[in-house]
Amino acid sequence: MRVDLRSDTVTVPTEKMRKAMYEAEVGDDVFGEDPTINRLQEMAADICGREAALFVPSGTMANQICVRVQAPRGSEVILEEESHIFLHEVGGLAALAQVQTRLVKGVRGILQPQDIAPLFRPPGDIHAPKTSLVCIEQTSMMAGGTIYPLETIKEISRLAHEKGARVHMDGARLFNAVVASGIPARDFAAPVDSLMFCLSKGLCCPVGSMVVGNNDFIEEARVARKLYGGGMRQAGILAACGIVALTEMIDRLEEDHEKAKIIARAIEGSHLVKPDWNRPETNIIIFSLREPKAGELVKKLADRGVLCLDLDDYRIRMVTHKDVSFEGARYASEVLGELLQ
Ligand code: TLP
Repeated sequence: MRVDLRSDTVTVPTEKMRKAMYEAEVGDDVFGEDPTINRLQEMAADICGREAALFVPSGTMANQICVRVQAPRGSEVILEEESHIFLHEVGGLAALAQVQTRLVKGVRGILQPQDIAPLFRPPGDIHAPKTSLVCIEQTSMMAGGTIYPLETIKEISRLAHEKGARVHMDGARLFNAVVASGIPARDFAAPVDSLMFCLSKGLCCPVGSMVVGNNDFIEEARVARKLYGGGMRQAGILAACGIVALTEMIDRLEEDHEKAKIIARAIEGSHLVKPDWNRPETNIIIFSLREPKAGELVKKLADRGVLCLDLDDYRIRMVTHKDVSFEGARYASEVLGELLQ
């Protein structure tokens, strides 16, 4: 048996997606003439209760566009210290947007309003950069897919707006949070200035993310997308998958969360694991070993057909998704349980 838990990015498109790709009506999207992309953008805006949306090739590009448009060069951006935007986007904040970062440790990956409140730079200080943006991550990947409570998002946005800053939500796995919490995407999207979500993770599309916000912001984002080389042509072929994803792949994420809980049972109570790991709320499991042997454990699991990632010497990450069956999840749980004895 082979169970690939390295990421939900490994999911392959469904039959329906492939059929939709084949049949997609297309046009040149740089001219705004791809009807399938236009439809997907309308759907994304609508589901998030916002004015407009933009189809972009990747989550990384989506985040970098949102930072670029909202954080002027030389300004300061507040982020969680293990956020994807800071940790895994190849230094794009420095290289592309040319902003500086103010890193904060969250609680279970979640920024706490009282921790960031003192960090907004006071206006009028000639020594200080302007605090332009706060970035939050829904769900918080490196904390194990934890969910930002809606009240926390509202409070962070209230604070930021009061200080003249904006808020961007990296919602790569927004719909995992939606399904697990029962809170509609539009509620999570309402308090923030920009957000993005990925089609290419649990929603199983081969490519694509959506940037969402108000009309003026999306107009600027379209220019930044072109600057970053993300202006695509007959990409309705890809957007067609996104339409299938938003229509019928959201509710099934619940299954992925159940599979994560099955696998997590194997970790509970193991003397080899540090006890303070975050129990899975969505589709990501991250736990730390007491000894720096994560690489060794990943290899032993791979020898038994269970693929996952070591994040460092101690931490292991497993991600469930459509292409892991319940049988596969039970098998992974069994093997992991044996190796953690
Ligand atoms: N995450 C990938 C890797 O890059 C680590 C993964 O396997 O989890 N925001 C968040 C929270 C993400 O987890 C990711 C991808 C992105 C943004 C970027 O999306 P892509 O891979 O489409 O550039």
